[in-house]
Amino acid sequence: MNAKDIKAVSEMKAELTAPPFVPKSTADREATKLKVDMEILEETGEMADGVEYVYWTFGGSVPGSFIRTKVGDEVEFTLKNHPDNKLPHNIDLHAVNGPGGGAASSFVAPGHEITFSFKTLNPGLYVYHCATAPVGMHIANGMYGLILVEPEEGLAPVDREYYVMQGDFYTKGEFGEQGEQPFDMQKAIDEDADYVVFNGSVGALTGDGALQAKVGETIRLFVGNGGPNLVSSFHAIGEIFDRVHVEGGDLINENVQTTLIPAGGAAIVEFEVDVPGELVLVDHSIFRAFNKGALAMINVTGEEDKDVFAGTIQEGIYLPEGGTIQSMPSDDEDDAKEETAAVELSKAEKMELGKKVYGSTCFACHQADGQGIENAFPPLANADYLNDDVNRAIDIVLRGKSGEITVNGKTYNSVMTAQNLTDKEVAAVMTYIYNSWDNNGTEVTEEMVRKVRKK
Ligand code: HEC
Ligand SMILES: [Cu+2]
Repeated sequence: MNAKDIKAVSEMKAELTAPPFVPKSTADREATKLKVDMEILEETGEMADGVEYVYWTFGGSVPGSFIRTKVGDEVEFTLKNHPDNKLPHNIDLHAVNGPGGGAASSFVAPGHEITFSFKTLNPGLYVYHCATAPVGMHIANGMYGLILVEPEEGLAPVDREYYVMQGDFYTKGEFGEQGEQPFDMQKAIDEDADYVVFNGSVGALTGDGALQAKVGETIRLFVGNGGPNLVSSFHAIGEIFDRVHVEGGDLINENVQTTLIPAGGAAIVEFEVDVPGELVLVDHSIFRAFNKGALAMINVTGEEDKDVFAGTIQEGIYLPEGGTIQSMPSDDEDDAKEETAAVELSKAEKMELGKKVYGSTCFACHQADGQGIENAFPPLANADYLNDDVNRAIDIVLRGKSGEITVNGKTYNSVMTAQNLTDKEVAAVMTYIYNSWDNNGTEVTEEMVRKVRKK
């Protein structure tokens, strides 16, 4: 049947969900008159540890509330602009056939509400966003989300569905710079992002926020990209996408490693998880993942399957040029000289610098609170290995580490490359780590670092 001819037989209030969750399937209901009630809130949130940002949101979250409709629904959309807000806003839904995707009909000042309606004609996963001038700025502050238009029969059932949306952010300070960070228009124009994140902030989907799954389950991710500028090379480390609804439309591609999600676009990604462990979702423009925040986790629990993945089955030493492991060329000599002349930082100064170094260098692997990632990166929080031997720990930061180690009773067998840091930075970051997360409070001096470096 032509979608225009589908009659809405009833009326209901739409369930809206904050990410990473999505409302329940529409498979078992008829097309309906669907009332969407969306509130715009401008509010301060955490972009990263110690970094505050004023987000503009649809429904109080970035991305905004997930809207789930089906083909033939008559959507009656009410947009409310909270009286505490400072700016007018509107909404452009890519699922709408009509001028501005509803933008012109939904322009609303603080303390006002407005209602418009549209019929969902095309199934697919669509982005919505604010389109009030300056449009780029409203989007850059977090005003985007996803609306799903399910086909008449609904999407095939799966075990778990999640909502993940990428966005790039532009702040006056560089990545990790502490305090409240205002939006930087020039960086946005230059497309010079400080943060590229999933679900609005660094670490939104790691640690306690990590997505959960069990071995054998089928997972569906509704993935969007709000931009405003960057295209996402969406990839899961350790998993192949069995099916991708390319660009959120009808075309289905199978066995995909990385799917491209345009700014203002989306994709539906489906896969079965085969073995336990941490799957890492990234933008495979990889510096964004490890240096700007575009990293999320799916924690898969359950039984091992050695036929699918057996882990390391043999390991030996390979030293073609007599070196140990990868190390960046560095100007240590110069740094060392400079630092001999300079005075040692106070402990408080080390804590401050150390936190910055940690946030830009170590955090990607050892995680925000030093908790690490099981089977991959050992913890630095309350870590016996660290607390047992400070010189060994300094050596690891200077020279890297490979081979098996045991930290808090769990074994790790991986590689940490040498970190290209000055003595001052190493002293600071080690002091920061030893004085955080229940470690033993050692203060590391530059002299201690120099000794280990010379050894
Ligand atoms: C690219 C990922 C990565 C980065 C970045 C990284 N590490 Fe590691 N780190 C590892 C891995 C992997 C190991 C375990 C190596 C092994 O298995 O032999 C490790 C081990 C360690 C250990 C010893 C084990 C423990 O838990 O105490 C310390 C200390 C450490 N890292 C500190 C740091 C510090 C400080 C930084 C930042 C300056 C840093 N690491 C950056 C991956 C990383
Ligand atoms: Cu807006």
